[in-house]
Amino acid sequence: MNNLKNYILVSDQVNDALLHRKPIVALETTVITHGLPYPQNIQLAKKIEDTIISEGVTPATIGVLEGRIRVGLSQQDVQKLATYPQAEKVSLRDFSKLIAQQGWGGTTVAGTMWVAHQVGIPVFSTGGIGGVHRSLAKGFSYDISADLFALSQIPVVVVCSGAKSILDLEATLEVLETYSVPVVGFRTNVFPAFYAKGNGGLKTSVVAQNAKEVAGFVKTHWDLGFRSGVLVTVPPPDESALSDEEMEKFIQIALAEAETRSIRGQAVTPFLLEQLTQLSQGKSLEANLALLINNAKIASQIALAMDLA
Ligand code: PSU
Ligand code: MN
Repeated sequence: MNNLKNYILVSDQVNDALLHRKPIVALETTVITHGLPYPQNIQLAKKIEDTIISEGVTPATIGVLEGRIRVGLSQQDVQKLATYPQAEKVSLRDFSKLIAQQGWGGTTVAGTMWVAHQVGIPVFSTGGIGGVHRSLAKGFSYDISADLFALSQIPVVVVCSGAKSILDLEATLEVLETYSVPVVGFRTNVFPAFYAKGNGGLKTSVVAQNAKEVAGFVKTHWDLGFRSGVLVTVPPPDESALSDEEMEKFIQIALAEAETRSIRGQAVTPFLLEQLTQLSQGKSLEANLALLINNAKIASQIALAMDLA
C-alpha cells in the first residue's frame, strides 16, 4: 500500500481481522450522512454492526473524518460524522479534495468499494447502489452513478437490494451488462426494486441458492482473471416491502418536485430519498432499515463462505 498508508487509517480491530484472515464486511457511510434522517441513521448503524458481529464477522465502517480515510469507525466516530454539519458525499473523484481540505464525508458505494479493496476487504454490504437516473426531460440521462463505473473496475462483492426505483432500473441493468458486472440474484432471478420486490420484468444474470454458491461463483469469476465487482441482489424482507404501485406514485411526485426546484448532480439522490420518506409517512424508511439489516446478515454469511471457497 506504500503511500496509501499515509492516507488510510485502519482500526485495531479491523487490522487484527485482516492479519488473521478473519472474515470482514465493509459498510458505507453516505447512507448515514445523506441517506437517512438523524437519529435513525446512527441507531441503524449500530444495529447493522451488531448483526454482523452476531454472525461472527468483523464490521468495517468506512468514512472520511478530518481529511483522513478511516476503516473501522467506532460508534463515537459515526456519531461525529452523522452530526458534522458539512459532511460531504465522497465518491471516487472526491477523496483527494476532502483530504486536501481536511473535510468530512460519507463514502458512497463507489468510494467504499475502493477503500475496501485498497485494504483487502472483498465483501461490502449496503442498501441500494446508485445507477442511471430517470431522465427528467425525455431522452437519455447523463446522470449515471459512479457506483456503476466502480463495479466495473473494482473486484469487491457488493450485497444490496438492487437500485432504488427512483432510478431507471432497466437502463441501470443494461449499463451493468455493458460493464460486464455479474448480477447474482439471491434465491431469485428477479432484480429487486429496493423497497419493492420488483415486478419480475428485470432479471439477474445468475441465481445463487445460498452464501456458499455466491462464494464459489465469485471465486471462479476472479480466478478467470476478471477484475470487476460482483453485485449480489437480495430482495427486501416480506414484512416491510412496499408495493410497486404505491412506490411509483410517490416517485412521480418526488421527481416532479426535483424538477421544479432544479435539483442537480450529487444532490439528486439525497433529495429524492428525503421526499420519499415524507410522502410514504416513514414507510419507505422502515423498509430501508429492514433491508439494510437483512443484507448485512447475508453479506456476513458470504464473507464466512468466501474464506473457505
Ligand atoms: N441508495 C440508497 N441510499 C443511499 C444511496 C443509494 O438507497 O444512501 C447512496 C449510496 O451511497 C450510493 C449513492 O452510492 O447514494 C449514489 O449517489 P449518486 O447517485 O449521486 O452516485
Ligand atoms: Mn449522480
